[in-house]
Amino acid sequence: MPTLEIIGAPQSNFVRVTRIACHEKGVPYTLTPARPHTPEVDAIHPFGKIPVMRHGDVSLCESSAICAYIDHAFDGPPLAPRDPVAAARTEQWISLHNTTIDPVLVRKYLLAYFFSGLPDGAPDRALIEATLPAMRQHFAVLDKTLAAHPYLTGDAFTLADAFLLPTMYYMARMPESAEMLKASPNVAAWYDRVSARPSARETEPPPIPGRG
Ligand SMILES: N[C@@H](CCC(=O)N[C@@H](CS)C(=O)NCC(=O)O)C(=O)O
Repeated sequence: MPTLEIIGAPQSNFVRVTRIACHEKGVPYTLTPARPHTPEVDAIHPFGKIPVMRHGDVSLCESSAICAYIDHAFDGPPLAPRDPVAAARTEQWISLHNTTIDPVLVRKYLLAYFFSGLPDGAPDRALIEATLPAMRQHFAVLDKTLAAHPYLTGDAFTLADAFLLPTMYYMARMPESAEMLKASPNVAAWYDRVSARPSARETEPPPIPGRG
């Protein structure tokens, strides 16, 4: 069987999710670093986003589809529960992360620090400040959810946690979000728990280029 290839920049939270899935499942893979909108990415993703994946004749884009493939095409521990309700709860949290949490915490807040588009590359303070109220709401929702059980959907680590982990990695490193994390004891305990997993340690991203 050919080796699974993940294509994308290791700093990307969505690329990291697919690598975490491989580590958790015990699937060997190679990582081919590539930025969005480069030929190797455009060949698979119709909108040029990372990650994309190749495995023999199979090529896929979109992190949740790639993770589902990794979970179902290989032997190893399930990354999402097979019980229909628990499986749907996992999907629900992946969707909440991808459609609501990531757009605020990563696309707005984090990128306002690193890719502000301002002439001197300075953080976009106006956008950062404007994003803080929504971020506080997100931390409150997560803290309430994680007060009830140690992982997002219950007592076990699932793909839902794998999606949130790389996002929270960056939140732990930026000033306002680190304060919010510290003030959210259940999220902080969850973050310590998931960060200690070998899959998290083995996929820790390098610094964002030029932002050391
Ligand atoms: N829905 C996609 C989102 C992937 C995504 O937004 N990747 C970012 C890097 S973290 C990207 O490629 N951005 C370039 C762009 O949006 O044009 C997935 O889950 O894979």
